[in-house]
Amino acid sequence: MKIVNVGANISIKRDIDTGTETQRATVEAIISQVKEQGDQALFELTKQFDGADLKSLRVTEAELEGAYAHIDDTLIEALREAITNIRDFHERQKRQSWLTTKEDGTILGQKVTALDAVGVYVPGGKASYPSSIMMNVIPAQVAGVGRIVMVSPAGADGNLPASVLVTAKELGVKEIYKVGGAQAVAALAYGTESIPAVDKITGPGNIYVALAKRAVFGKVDIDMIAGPSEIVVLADKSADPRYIAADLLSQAEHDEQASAVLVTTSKLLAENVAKEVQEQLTTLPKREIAGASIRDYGVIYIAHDLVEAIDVINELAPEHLELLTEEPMNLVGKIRHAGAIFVGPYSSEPVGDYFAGPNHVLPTNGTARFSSPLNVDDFTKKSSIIAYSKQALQENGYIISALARLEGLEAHARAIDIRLEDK
Ligand code: HSO
Ligand code: ZN
Repeated sequence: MKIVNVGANISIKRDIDTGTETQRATVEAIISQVKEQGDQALFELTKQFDGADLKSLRVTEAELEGAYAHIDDTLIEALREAITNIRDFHERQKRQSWLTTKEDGTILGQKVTALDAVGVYVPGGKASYPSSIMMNVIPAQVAGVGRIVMVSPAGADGNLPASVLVTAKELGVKEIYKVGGAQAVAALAYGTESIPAVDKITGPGNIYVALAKRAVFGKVDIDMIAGPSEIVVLADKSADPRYIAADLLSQAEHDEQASAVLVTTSKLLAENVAKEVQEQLTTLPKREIAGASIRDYGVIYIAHDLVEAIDVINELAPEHLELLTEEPMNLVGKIRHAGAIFVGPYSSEPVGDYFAGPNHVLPTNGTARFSSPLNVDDFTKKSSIIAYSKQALQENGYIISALARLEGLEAHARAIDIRLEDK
């Protein structure tokens, strides 16, 4: 790993991937085809892109139950425990509707309503992570979303992976369709004969899925468009270089473009971590990917002191931040921008990826400056409530019509005046 002093001109920010012109044109064409031909387009595109010749898109109850034969009981137990923790955490995010009454009898309030229908995209192949299914579905369930749909591309044999089916079943998701790519996003946004449209689409996917999500935004809501994963570790000389190296590699193995950064006040630690990373890499099954990520997006910054180190962290606004210092809790208040903050030597990032409870869908590429982890609010919306009393209108009506006339909106003013005349 490169070791540089803070201030070195190294950027780990990636340009947002807006795809090539051909990719964008392909996505546009697929969306039009699905809008025009509905299910027929889904069957054709599934044959073309996934090699699966399907008769029906919907996963049956028998398929869901059959998947259990392929998954170890201990794994099912593990899924259940993770689901419990994630559900408990998200329960705490639930927001109440509220009303407030003023002395003049006016009632004002905010009504929180869950979205009616949400679609969760689950990527195909190796990236169909059960953990990501839980992280998308659970906040929607806790919010009270009425209809939660999952879509995922089938393999050439026409099946979804057993791990995906079992996770869905454990979560209680019943409406699952074997369709992926831009065509799945188009179906969720516009609806087809067999897939009624939803109001919001969440979940990760490849560039075609990301482009399709951008294209349908406005017709439906979408979650963030996630970039490659990032981890930043802030450590002083008290930290164990083996732990740091292992944690850096845990995110580097996600993607050649993932970034793994150490910010430290100790030059000795920096050198030891660099050595450890190389050593641990040699035995990793995904050493090609992790190695490329470390080579291209791995950096160790040396800071004079913790104050300078924290400035770097806030500048990077990382998706994941680990604090491995002598008094890590004392630093939490100083961190302004980070998707998730992992405190102390036993809060290795995978603890949060899988099990602790907080969501692992986090803002990437510096967007932690202005956005939050996926959460229950993302699956609700609010309506304002205004119940004015006669007294309140009599007392304040003249102000309202004055403001309306200031804007040259006479009809607005008269809507108030007509009531003021009715003493
Ligand atoms: N670290 C990834 C999530 C993940 N890790 C899924 C393992 N599986 C982004 O937060
Ligand atoms: Zn991860």
